[in-house]
Amino acid sequence: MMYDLLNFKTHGNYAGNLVALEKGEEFPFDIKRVYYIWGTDRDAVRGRHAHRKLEQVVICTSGSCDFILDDGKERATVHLDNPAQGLYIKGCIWREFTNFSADCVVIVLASEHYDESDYIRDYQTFLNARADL
Ligand code: T46
Repeated sequence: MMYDLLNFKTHGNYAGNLVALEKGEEFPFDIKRVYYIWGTDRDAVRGRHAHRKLEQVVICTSGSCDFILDDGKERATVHLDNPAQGLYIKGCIWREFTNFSADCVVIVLASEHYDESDYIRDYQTFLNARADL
C-alpha cells in the first residue's frame, strides 16, 4: 500500500460541518505532533523527502494541492481538496507536494515527534532504503 485515503465521518447540519478524529477505527495511530502549512506559492514544491518510520495523515482543510507519492517503482498523484478526507502515508514513501491554491491550508497529524534523523532527503538513498526492505 503506497497510501490510503481515509474518509472521515462528518457531522453536518444547517450550521456547517464538523469532523472529530480520535484514535480507533477512524484513525490509525496515536497523534504525537500536529503541524500546518499555508501561504505557499502555487508552483512551490515542498517535501522532496521520505521518512524511515513516521506515519502521517495529511488533511487539506482549505483549498487544494497535489501530493506526488513514489514507492521507488511507481508514482501516484493525489489531489487533496476535501477536509473530510485524510491522506494516510505510512512507510518509506517519497513525497512532494505542489499546485497550491491561494487559500490552501494543509494540516498534518504525525505519529512521532519531529526527528531530522527520520528524514531521507536524497532520492538515491531513498531508493537504496526501498531495496533493503
Ligand atoms: C512531510 C510533509 C508533508 C520543525 O521544526 N518541526 C516540524 O514538525 C516540521 C514538520 C518541520 N520543522 C521545521 C524543519 C524545517 O526547518 O520546519 C522547516 C520546514 O520543514 P520541511 O522543509 O521538512 O517542510 P515540508 O513542507 O517540506 O515537509 C513537511 C514535513 O517535514 C514532512 O514530514 O511529510 O510536510
